[in-house]
Amino acid sequence: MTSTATSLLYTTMMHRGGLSTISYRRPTDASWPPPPEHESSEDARIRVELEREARRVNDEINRAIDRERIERKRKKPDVKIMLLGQAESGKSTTLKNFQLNFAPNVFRAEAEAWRLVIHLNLVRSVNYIVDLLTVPARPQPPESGKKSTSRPGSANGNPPTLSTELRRLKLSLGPLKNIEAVLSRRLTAEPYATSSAPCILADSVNFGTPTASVPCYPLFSELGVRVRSNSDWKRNRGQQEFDTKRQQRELEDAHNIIAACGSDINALWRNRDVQSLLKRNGVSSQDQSGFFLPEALRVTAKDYIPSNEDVLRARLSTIGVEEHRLRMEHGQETGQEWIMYDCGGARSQRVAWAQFFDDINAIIFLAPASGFNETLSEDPSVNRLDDTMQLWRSVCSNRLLGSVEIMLFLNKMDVLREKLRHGTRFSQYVPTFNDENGKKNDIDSVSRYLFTTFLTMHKLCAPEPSRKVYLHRTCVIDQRATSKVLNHVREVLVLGHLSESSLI
Ligand SMILES: Nc1nc2c(ncn2[C@@H]2O[C@H](COP(=O)(O)OP(=O)(O)OP(=O)(O)O)[C@@H](O)[C@H]2O)c(=O)[nH]1
Ligand SMILES: [Mg+2]
Repeated sequence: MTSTATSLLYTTMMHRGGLSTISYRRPTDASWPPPPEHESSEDARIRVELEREARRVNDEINRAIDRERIERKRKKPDVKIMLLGQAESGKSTTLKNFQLNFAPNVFRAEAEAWRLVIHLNLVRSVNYIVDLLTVPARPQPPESGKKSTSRPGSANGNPPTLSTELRRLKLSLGPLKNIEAVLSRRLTAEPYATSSAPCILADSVNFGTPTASVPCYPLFSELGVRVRSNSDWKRNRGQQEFDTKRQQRELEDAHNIIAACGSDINALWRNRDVQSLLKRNGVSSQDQSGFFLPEALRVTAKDYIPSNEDVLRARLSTIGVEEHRLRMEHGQETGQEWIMYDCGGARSQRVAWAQFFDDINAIIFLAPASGFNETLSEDPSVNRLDDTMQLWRSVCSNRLLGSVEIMLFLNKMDVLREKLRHGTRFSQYVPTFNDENGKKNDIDSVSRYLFTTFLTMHKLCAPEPSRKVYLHRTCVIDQRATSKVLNHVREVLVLGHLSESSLI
């Protein structure tokens, strides 16, 4: 292309969002631009040649722009979903379900990597119990009308007196302290601080208006593995050739020691004194994250490969915002890429969320229904349900999120069911819920109440109150039930996406 032709054609050139948009004056027909008066036949020949060249360049540019647009469209992820909710609400577990459902091959390929996390979950539980057997308890705050007691072991603040068997187990499981550090370092590649003996003083908590002081269900959050979770650690597992020989040996030794400790871990968990000690600390297996003690023999076996359910139950808290690309492996959307943002939900992590808000199609908000009588690990003065409601309010009222699809997962329904079944009164913590003297202290009434509360808040503070909110009761460690929910999510998002791109 000649420089004359170039200057003739281009008037402006701008770049918008990385895509070049070029405007120019078209030499469309013989009348424009009009040929100069008294043009010699030689000048006319040059002009026509220049115009022909300009048209050729113009067509070439148009074709390049079209190619780029098609390419960008092909590469562009079809759906971007953000998972929001407080820490331990089930965001990462929901992400695992997405992988399991829509990219099962990738999920299975990563299952082995989760063995390390599961072993770390298990070892931390063991070390927690060993600590309970060792450290004198801090006194528990007095409940209303009750005498103050000590936890965990003895009422006098001294270490509990141990049976011979427990002394033996404590000794034989001692090396697991070091194993915890090895596994944790292996996952995070960060300096590691060992867990200290937990003693959470759960004061009475309220949701909404303050009520009379009630005993709070104690948290056992120290069992959670507080390590950085990012896609790298999974890749690392499959790339052990990059480890030094020493690191590989260290990890092999750790697995051998865990395998050798299997039957003692099982004996510790089944020990009657330990069971009552845990009970006194409000620890029950069904509501604890990453709790693998009851399966100690199975998960410590040398040839253990985590099942899907194990992976869903493994606990690894998220730090920051992780981007996961999910390539659909089956169905109509095969080959399409979905982007999922999995966020750390602890209070200190939430500032990072907003920068992703203007570029997403949907939010899945995880609200753990079981949190009504629990407090935040990061701030034991805050009730978990109260915190979830505040968070929901700020998500609903955010203008940047005004046009995104919102799905609300009322999660941990299994834990809620168990709590209610064991007689915990929801109304004791949520005074605005009328349980008609305990007659309505059931899962249907409570979840209906919660849905109504969430929807009312959305109506009150959403920029577009008529926006539809999709509601689901979930237990995201239940793979089959969650699969149905996710298929519904997929339908909504794919149809929503199609209508947005005006294909339907
Ligand atoms: N019983 C039960 N456990 C669940 C459920 N959903 C999640 N969990 C468990 O709760 C723990 C925490 O879940 P995560 O998905 O890691 O929570 P998160 O929201 O990603 O937490 P952060 O990363 O800290 O923000 C995991 O061990 C899960 O297996 C549920 O519906 N029922
Ligand atoms: Mg997470």
